[in-house]
Amino acid sequence: MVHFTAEEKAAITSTWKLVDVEDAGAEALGRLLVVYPWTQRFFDSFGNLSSSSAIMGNPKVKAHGKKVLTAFGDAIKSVDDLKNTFAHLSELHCDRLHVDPENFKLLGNVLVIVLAKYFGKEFTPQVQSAWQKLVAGVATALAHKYH
Ligand code: HNI
Repeated sequence: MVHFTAEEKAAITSTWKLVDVEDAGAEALGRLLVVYPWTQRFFDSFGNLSSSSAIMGNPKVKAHGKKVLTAFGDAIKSVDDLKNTFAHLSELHCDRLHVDPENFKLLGNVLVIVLAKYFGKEFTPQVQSAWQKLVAGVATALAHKYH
């Protein structure tokens, strides 16, 4: 299990305050769909995903990105117990959605890139490594129920 030091926890909570969850969530999911187009297959009910501008302007992508990043925010409140926090979502993504867990890592990496924009000068190497650890921890927790 991943362990977070007090410094890493502080780096995460202090920078999370700088994030607009709606905008950052929309941008992270939109970028995932643009940069890794095979991830689009999970969202065939979302309408027009035919170009990067269609994806970035798609209201369903935006709404879903917000939902995903809001859930991700729960990770910040419970960094010491990611496995239980994401147990239900892991089951959902495995049993019902059949999302390949490799995609959780891709989204985590895209998210760190998007967050860097929000953090500006606060995006120090320490902050970056704390966030890398968190997104990796969430990806592992989400993959936990896969069998
Ligand atoms: Ni994900 C639904 C959280 C990564 C595909 N996802 C959800 C919901 C949450 C959520 C919350 C809504 C659940 C509900 O309706 O009860 N997803 C997360 C989190 C991550 C993540 C926290 C990673 C950080 N999901 C991904 C990835 C993909 C993905 C990487 C695919 C590439 N998720 C889905 C799909 C749905 C979904 C598909 C259902 C969408 C719908 O409404 O039809």
